[in-house]
Amino acid sequence: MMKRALITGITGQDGAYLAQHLLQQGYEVYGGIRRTSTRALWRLEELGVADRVNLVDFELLETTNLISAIREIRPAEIYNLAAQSFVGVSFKVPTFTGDVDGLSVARLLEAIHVIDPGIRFYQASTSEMFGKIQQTPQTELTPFYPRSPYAVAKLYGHWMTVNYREAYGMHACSGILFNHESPLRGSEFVTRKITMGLAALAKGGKTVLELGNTLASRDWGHARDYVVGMWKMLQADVADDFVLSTGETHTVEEFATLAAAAVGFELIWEGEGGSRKARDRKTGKEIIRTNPEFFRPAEVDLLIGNPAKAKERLGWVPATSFAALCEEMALADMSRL
Ligand code: NDP
Ligand code: GDR
Repeated sequence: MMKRALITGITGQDGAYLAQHLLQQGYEVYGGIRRTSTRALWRLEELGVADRVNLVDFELLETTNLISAIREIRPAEIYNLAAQSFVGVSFKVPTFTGDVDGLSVARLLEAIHVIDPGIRFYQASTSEMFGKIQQTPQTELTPFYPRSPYAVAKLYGHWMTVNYREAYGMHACSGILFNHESPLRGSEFVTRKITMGLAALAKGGKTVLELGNTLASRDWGHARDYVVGMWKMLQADVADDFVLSTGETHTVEEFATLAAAAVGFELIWEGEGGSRKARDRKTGKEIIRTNPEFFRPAEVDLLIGNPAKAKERLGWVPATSFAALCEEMALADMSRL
């Protein structure tokens, strides 16, 4: 019999890549989708899997809905990817983010516990939980110091996952994933905002790209590689928590410089921390400037993860280099225009 998986957040970046990966592995894939006035299936369509997944009504805030979905589908594995995932906006909707990203994890775990504690569970935890970093590089043992309502909510979900594993012996894993990007990344996140803005400028657009803290540094991988790590966690004999990262860190400016090179600009950066500017060396044209509107009330300045445990126990290694990621995203946005 085909193995069944339920992915919450299937319409998001990771949901689409994970659906593709599970289909390749021979799974029957169910995707939780919430009711909206516009159906956002473009990612599943770009990957050519939209008509191979079964979409089910799924609202994380509604306990009865979670229970009936799990009862009906009876999946062997549940991947909880659904979330209000934008850190910047979590400062504006802190309690809503706490409900969706934190309490909902407890709702789901308790539903699984009641219906069938044998269902394997993956929780999408995040490097944002390290926040104001206490150790470099960060591992599964590094103390947490969240710096946003998003990170605080995710930390609750992380500990709930650990607690259900320890209290009831459930196969519940928390994947502490560092930033992972792709051409399917939401347009509000900095990498995709940059590649969309650069593509528009390269095609003759006039709007200078405005960013926040361009000196922030992240450990950036490719979403396509990271969903394989999620799946591997649920195939392991013993449930555990794993960091998935590349082990390299790069600034927003480095990302922008490489993405710009892929569309024909050579960026020269100038100015102090709070007001940086980038021009194209050949034409002198202003390409990027900072705007205080995009700075956060509390910032995570630097993240770099150590993926050694995932490599050793799961045989997981990221395949895509930072340079290849920047280029793929920039060229994808050029060809979309
Ligand atoms: P996206 O923002 O692209 O996708 C989020 C998904 O959650 C969408 O499908 C969205 O549906 C769904 N969703 C949001 N709220 C609800 C709700 N109340 N009920 C049901 N579904 C809901 O996120 P990513 O794919 O980038 O990330 C996947 C997960 O991994 C998230 O939990 C994120 O916090 C976490 N994460 C992401 C990292 C990254 O770098 N990408 C790194 C570490 C963790 P809709 O389409 O309707 O909006
Ligand atoms: P992040 O991703 O907060 O790390 O969360 P984002 O791309 O939003 O920010 C990364 C860094 O870039 C700086 N930055 C800007 N960010 C945005 N969005 N827009 C800008 O204009 C801008 N300018 C500079 C930010 O300040 C930050 O330092 C992502 C999400 O996917 C989370 O769900 C996930 O948990 C973490 O990655 C790991």
